[in-house]
Amino acid sequence: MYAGKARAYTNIALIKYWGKNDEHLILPMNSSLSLTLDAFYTETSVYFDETLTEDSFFLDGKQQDSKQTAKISKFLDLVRQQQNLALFAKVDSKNFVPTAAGLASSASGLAALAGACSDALNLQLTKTELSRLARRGSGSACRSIFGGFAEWQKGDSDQTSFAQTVPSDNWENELAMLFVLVDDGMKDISSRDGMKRTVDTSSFYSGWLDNVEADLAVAKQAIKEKDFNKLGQVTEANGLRMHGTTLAAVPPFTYWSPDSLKVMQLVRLARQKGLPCYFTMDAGPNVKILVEKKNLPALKLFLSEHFSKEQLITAYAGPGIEGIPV
Ligand code: 2P0
Repeated sequence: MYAGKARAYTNIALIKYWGKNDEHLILPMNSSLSLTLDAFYTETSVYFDETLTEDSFFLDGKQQDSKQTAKISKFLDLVRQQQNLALFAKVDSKNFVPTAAGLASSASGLAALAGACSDALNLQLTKTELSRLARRGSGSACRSIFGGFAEWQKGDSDQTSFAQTVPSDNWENELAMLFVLVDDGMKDISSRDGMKRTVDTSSFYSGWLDNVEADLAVAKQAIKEKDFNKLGQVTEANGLRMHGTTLAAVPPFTYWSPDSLKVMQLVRLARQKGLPCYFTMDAGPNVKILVEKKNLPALKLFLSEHFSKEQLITAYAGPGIEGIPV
């Protein structure tokens, strides 16, 4: 038997990954940049064992159905094929999230699975190789190999598409991300389906591509200069442009709920009151607000007039993937 275990933290993109150039290899249409967070993470163990007759996947102690297990098996197939291995596996994953508010992340999940497989089979991968492997499970997972700011360089092949650390002189430790949970029970369109529909059908998609590399350059410059407003402005603009593409898809869709708009409005109001903070959103209605640590208490106080304590979850910059004993 080969057993391995890893812990990986989720990341939130400031410059978004939105669209695939190659769906099989998961090569993105554009490069992206994220902040790895400490508050949400996944711990995954994998056991390749000759006594098993099929793969199984347990999440938070519960065996998952064949659809969920198929996704995991697809990733295991890749590892088995690369390593010339013919053993089935049991995968045991635990998501650590502060609430059950649908914040489970494929980034932390697939990064942890890649790390666990690498540990189990003693692959001795470099961080770059591990990032490439994680990318095959889920695009955003390649960024969760690294702590702090990470840039996923889109590349043009399996070899050249991976994430790396963005030098920041530890500036991320002065920042925070406040999650505003407004989950309204709307039916989800997964990011995988949403980005595909957008690439295939949205007349706004070319506008997204026209701007994103420039946004990335501004974000990297802002990190270099430790310029919070510059980073916040480009984060907010880039996120809005990503969400704009969905409105012109066929059929159109949006991840926004009325409460998402309410949070956006409050963030703008907070800025008018002299409190620098900027929002971003992913493939769901919850809003994430980038703020300097020193301004976090004021922001929470301001938002607490509109949202409960349970709806406001704070995250700070987190570390890269960690090996842990099985
Ligand atoms: C991001 N998202 O950059 C963007 C912004 C969601 C919106 O990466 O199909 O789960 O597995 O590669 O990585 C979420 O997409 O998609 C995502 P797949 P993934 O964070």
